[in-house]
Amino acid sequence: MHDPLVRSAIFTCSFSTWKVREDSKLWTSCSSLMQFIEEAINLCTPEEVQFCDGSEEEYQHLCERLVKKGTFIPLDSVKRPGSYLCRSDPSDVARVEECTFICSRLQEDAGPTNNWKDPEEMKVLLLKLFAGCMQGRTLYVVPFCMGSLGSSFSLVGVEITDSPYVVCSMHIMTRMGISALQHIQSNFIPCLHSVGKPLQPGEKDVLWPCNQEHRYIVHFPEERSIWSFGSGYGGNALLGKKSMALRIASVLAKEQGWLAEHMLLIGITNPEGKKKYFAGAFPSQCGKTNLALLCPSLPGWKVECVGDDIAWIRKGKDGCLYAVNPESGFFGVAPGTSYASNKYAMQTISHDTIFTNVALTQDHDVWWEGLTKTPPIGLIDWKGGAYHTGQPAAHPNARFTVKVEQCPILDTHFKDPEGIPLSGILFGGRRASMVPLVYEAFSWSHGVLIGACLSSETTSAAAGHVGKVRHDPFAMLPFCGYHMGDYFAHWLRMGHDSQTMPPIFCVNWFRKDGEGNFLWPGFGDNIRVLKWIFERTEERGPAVSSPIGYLPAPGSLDLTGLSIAEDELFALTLSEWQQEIRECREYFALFGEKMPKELLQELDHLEKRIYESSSTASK
Ligand code: SAT
Ligand code: MN
Repeated sequence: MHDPLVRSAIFTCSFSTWKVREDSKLWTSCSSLMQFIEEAINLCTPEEVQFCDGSEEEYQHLCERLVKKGTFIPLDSVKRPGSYLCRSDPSDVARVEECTFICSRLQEDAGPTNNWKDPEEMKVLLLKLFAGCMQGRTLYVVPFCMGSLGSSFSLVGVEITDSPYVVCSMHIMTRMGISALQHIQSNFIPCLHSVGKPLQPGEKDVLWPCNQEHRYIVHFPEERSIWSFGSGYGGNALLGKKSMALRIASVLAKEQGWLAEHMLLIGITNPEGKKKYFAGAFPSQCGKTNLALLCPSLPGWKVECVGDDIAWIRKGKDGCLYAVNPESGFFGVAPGTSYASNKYAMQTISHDTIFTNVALTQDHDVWWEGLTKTPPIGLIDWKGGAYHTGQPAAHPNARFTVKVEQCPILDTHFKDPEGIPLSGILFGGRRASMVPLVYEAFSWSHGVLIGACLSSETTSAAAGHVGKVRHDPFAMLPFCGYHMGDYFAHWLRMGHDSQTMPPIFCVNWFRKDGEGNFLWPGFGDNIRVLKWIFERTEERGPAVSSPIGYLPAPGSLDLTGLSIAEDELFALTLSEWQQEIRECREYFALFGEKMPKELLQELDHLEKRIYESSSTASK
């Protein structure tokens, strides 16, 4: 039936031979899957093939294999049971945006914010790189489902990878294995991944194989396929996440009338027991996981987590928006996380967690900057050498990978296939000045403008310069799989025909004073802002109109117990805003004809409001 190569590979399948596998029919019944596997084997020429069933034994077996190899260091079985430390190659520590491509047939469909190359040319290049790239390695076939199993909204993918670290991570981050395979039918998104380091006969492998010279994370939106070469880290390699659930899903969402967004999802319950759900878009490393796992400093308020990174949002029959988190794990930033800042995150990662690029303590536990005030004695840094003061102990983009089920405040509706109803949408970036702590959009289209104008300081989630303010519309700059102008139009369209859209808010936890100190304590105190937002959606929260939107009326933000100058948090320097608007207009010019006129008009209205208020102020 199959090419002899496939058959021989199947028979060398590492832990149970194909003949005795109970699930063999499930695999072979999907001919497009068999074809994908066969082509990958022929192209990448692995030594072995392993069909992953997603079982606990399989996960344990892979972890043991990684421990034997030295890639995983088991952590203390009492302090951190079931957990491992993994150190990546120092050249492979974050997403690489300059190597990420959207290869639509037409360049204008990828738009000016994405790297593009003709798909045919890209395929030629990739085929050369992938030829023989898995020599001496095992090819793992990983069926996975993004979204609840069996939900009509879920998407199934199959990642073929030569990285056991990726397989273990996919185990945590997705519903993976036989359960996903059962939902494939003939429709799945093929994802081909290689670390890009073939092994010559007799060559000893390194602990974290990767290819520093050639790195490509490539998306073919029309073909709906993903090819990733050269990196084994995070979003570059766990292809269900940014590549499928955002870049490819955003293309599907535009075609089918829904939204695939870089958003956290939380439920908030007030002291009277009323619960509402909110979505929030923030660029990478701007506190999404902390907000999603917030431990409120105000008595009587409760936050529950639905997701910390990605939301798929659809309109329900009632015209309201409903959201699901397609992931089943957190891939969270470790540095800065502590019992003081995020108790629930610490509880979540107290066991059965993979830590990547954190420091190792003498007693085989983990450490990172911010975990405790001072580093413990005898620390080993993320590169495996003795820690020296002044050098980072953990890499700033060090991560924990952990199942959402371990989260003590996981929302009970987390798995609801129809999703949770949204009462509000938040946009936020990391802005040292200008943007107030919170304000509310006047309308859906004004809110879309706020999303489109979102800028943030760059962080170490992506390789490159840190701390430079850049436009990051809807926090989707690195993740939108098509033309950003079309994306703005899609957002406007979602809100056109109904009054049922939730209100949109903008938040900024990161404003600083003249001396560079944060003005807002953040973390658990963010509940104070969420309380105002919650109450606004009840039409109870008092607000005042300002040129940029509704601000909390003086005294309406609950600052009980804090000594904070409210004025500074909300100060509007109109000249700064005028400058910002000029900047945004210049940025929007990038999108040419595809820039929706409606948004440009919203920008004009904003400018006019600011101009009028500054001229009144100066009278
Ligand atoms: O893309 S990653 O998953 O590596 C992390 C992020 O940027 O959110
Ligand atoms: Mn993210």
